[in-house]
Amino acid sequence: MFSKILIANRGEIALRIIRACRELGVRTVAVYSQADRDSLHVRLADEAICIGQAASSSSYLNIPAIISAAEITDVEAIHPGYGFLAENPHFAEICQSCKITFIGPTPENIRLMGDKMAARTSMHKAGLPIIPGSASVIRSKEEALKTAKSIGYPVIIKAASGGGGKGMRICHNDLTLVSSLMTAQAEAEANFGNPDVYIEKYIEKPRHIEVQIIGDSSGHVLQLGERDCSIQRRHQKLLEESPSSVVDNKMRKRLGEMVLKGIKSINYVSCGTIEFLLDEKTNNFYFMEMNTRIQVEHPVTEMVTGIDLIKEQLRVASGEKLKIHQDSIQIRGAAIECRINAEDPDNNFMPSPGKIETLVLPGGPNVRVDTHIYAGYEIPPQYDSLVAKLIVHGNNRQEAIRTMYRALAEFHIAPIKTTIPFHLKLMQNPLFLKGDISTHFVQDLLKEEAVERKE
Ligand code: MV4
Repeated sequence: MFSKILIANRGEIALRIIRACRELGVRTVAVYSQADRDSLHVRLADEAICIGQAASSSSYLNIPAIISAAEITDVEAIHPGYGFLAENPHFAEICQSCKITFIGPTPENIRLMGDKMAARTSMHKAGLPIIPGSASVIRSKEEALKTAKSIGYPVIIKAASGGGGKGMRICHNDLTLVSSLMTAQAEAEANFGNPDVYIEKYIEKPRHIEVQIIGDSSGHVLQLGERDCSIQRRHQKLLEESPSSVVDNKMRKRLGEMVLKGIKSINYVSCGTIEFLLDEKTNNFYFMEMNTRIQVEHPVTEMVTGIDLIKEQLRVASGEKLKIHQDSIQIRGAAIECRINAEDPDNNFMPSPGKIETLVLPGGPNVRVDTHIYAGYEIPPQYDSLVAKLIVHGNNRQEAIRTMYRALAEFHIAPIKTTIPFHLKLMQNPLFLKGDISTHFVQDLLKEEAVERKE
């Protein structure tokens, strides 16, 4: 195991990594921006170094400053957390060349999965089902029309370097396809510096199901079941749960076998997530993307499997073999995570930064709170609005929902606005209670509420 690592991140995930390190006897170096002087990760780490001004581009994305901090403090490894530099193949390469272990997959794996078209092709070769669509990048309107003709409308145009929903266009006929192709290419070039796009059959109201995996450098791989992340708004997840109410044991086994084949085929090391779309009309699963990082929602999987994913990630990065066997992994009960964001759900989820005057955290059995906030803390406006993750466990989904409702009701953050009231409503929503959800659930719900307000 490492004796000392640097954490190139902030907020709750920096704390999460520090906690895992403490339990493993690994010393930690925090880096922070000028806006994060009073942050808990700075106080909880063994050492802390200021790496730049408030803007992410000057601090948490500032590769020279982070590498300098790592050299000065003589760390053996860097944990990137999620966001910022976590999926930057160039950063992983620089770490390598400086003889610092990047706690994550290889630059090659990050680069492969960052190219959504290449990811689609490689996972298809490994035997995973992919959404019907173009076999390669679309270069002309003739190619686009031919693809649409063979798969049928509606279709969706996606950027090869995209992801997270940016630069997608849904088309219902030849006319809109031709006009959308040009704008999609221009948008892809402007946003990602790569004009390449590809086409897929558009799946209406799918469910977003993702499978957690981890691999070590000896080729051992594990799958830790799925998470249902269909409750999201504008591609920002708001709630995640495991297991999914639409995945049975047989389907879980099939999904698991598929993802293991997929990640073995690319010699994947570290934690990762394979995202699928589930078409509930046909009950077909399709590979969508792979995320080559630890994700925000990893605690949901930790709660149902009892496995500490950050500790395992540190172990495999230091060259240790996984000691867990696939047969011993069981999905126990149900877990739910609600993302508590400093946003006003009654005002279009507008960011609500500012000083926290009152803070009362929930507790009691089966409740976990991952957060970096405290009474008196000022939420800086420069970063994402996640202020806490409330995670609960129950013997089944219904019990988990009851516990979540109880914990949300105990949770008080003032005077800033948060997503707590939204989640309280969600815990009482008949469709959510039935598990009758899709990626359009939140949008539909907010539309209904807006209509009710007008009446
Ligand atoms: C799709 C789709 C329907 N059909 N692809 C959105 C994020 C990006 N990674 C892929 N996304 C989608 N791709 C086909 N062929 C619907 C979505 C989608 C979505 C996916 C997962 C979670 C939320 C979503 C919300 C809207 C659209």
